[in-house]
Amino acid sequence: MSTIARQALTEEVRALAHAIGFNLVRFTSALPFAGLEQDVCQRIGQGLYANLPWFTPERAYMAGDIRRIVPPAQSIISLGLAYPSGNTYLPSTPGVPRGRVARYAWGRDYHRVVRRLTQRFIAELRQRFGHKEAQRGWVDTARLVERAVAARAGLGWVGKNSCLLTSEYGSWVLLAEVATDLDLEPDAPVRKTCGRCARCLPSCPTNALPAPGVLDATQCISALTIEARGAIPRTLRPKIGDWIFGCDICQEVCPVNRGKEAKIHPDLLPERGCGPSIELLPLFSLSPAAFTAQFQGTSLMRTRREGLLRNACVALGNIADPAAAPVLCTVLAQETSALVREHACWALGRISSEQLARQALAHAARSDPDLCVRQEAELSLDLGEVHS
Ligand code: B12
Repeated sequence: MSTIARQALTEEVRALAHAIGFNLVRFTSALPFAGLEQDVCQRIGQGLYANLPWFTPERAYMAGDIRRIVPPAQSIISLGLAYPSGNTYLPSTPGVPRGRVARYAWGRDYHRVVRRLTQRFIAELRQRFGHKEAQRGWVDTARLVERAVAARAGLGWVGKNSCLLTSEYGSWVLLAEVATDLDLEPDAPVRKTCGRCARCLPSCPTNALPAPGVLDATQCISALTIEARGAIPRTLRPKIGDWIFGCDICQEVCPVNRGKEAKIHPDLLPERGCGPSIELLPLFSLSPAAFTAQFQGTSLMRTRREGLLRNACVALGNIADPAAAPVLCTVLAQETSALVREHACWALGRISSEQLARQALAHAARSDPDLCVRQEAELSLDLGEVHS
């Protein structure tokens, strides 16, 4: 193909992706990502992903070369979809404690939103250019390191918080990729860096960013509130603040992220999902069916009811509004999930020294059927965590 024809094809594909709704579209070759597999394996070896059992060296091996997934791939189309960046969180008020949701999860579940767009894009590519077997698309769940793809394609650069930062939308961008056997003109990587700015590193309450570009997932509030299935380590709970699903602190402090305006896909807007702030106390009276009805179609389904209530307990313990104490006492008496009761003990211990709270904790310490709950109740009583 002549250079001019290749450029024309590339621009046609770019225009198509924009027309479908992607905010950013760049291209890179399907050549291997030299050094990436080793880099990811080294991080796994250092225990930085020890809490994510699915994050394996085999995954890193696949990520190192996209042709291990799509052998005929010639090019990778790197796609970005902007999500809301505003600071529209409602603060907790006395009697109405609220938890924060990370911005990418305010609207409908982005996996579905982006997958739908990607599928439409691929359908168009197939219609125009054929090549049925060699157009594959992914968002999030594939064994790719999407930020590495986006960085090589020039969509943005990797910041010290490890996020992919774009000039247009900062890091408030979701990533997706399409591998294709079309021979497209690669874009050049962006030359920008964070320079001397390192605000994100000390901003992380759990020190999950030990060095520039290095994330310790075992400490990251996002992993603790979304991916962790069991108990949240006691030492980390006070640092989680009122985040109940994900965390944006290392992005909020980033100067590149300030004042970014974008045309947001309607399904990612807060009105379409759970929004930025969730009232915590009503969550505890939701039956499993009511929980599903409220959060179906949003990313929050990932934690399931049990995970979200666990996170809500941690947030309540940190907000420390005494109005939560009666609800937590009821949780200790009635909630079927031992994980939720365990975290309710912790929260109650931090909130209230009232007779009622101490009685509920003492009762749980004596007679809860679950050992972890009994131990947590004892700790909450014995370690002087009850404010006196
Ligand atoms: C596992 C995972 C997590 C884990 C671990 C995150 C991490 N930093 O590794 C947890 C649960 C903590 C997490 C949290 C979040 N995640 Co996440 N996550 C992923 C996932 C599934 C894999 C990431 C991965 O492979 N990590 C391994 C490390 C080594 O790679 P990395 O940090 O992503 O990128 C590094 C490499 O690319 C390297 N690099 C870049 N180029 C090159 C080139 C060479 C040669 C080498 C050697 C290295 C190298 O530098 C980067 C910085 O460390 C991706 C989707 C995907 N399939 O890629 C989404 C993804 C990274 N997550 C995303 C989002 C939105 C988030 C959160 C913002 C959600 C939130 N608000 O709570 C936070 C951000 C936390 C943070 N600061 O990273 C987006 C990021 C978009 C963006 N603009 O950066 C992604 C791409 C999902 C998507 N499709 O949009 N996530």
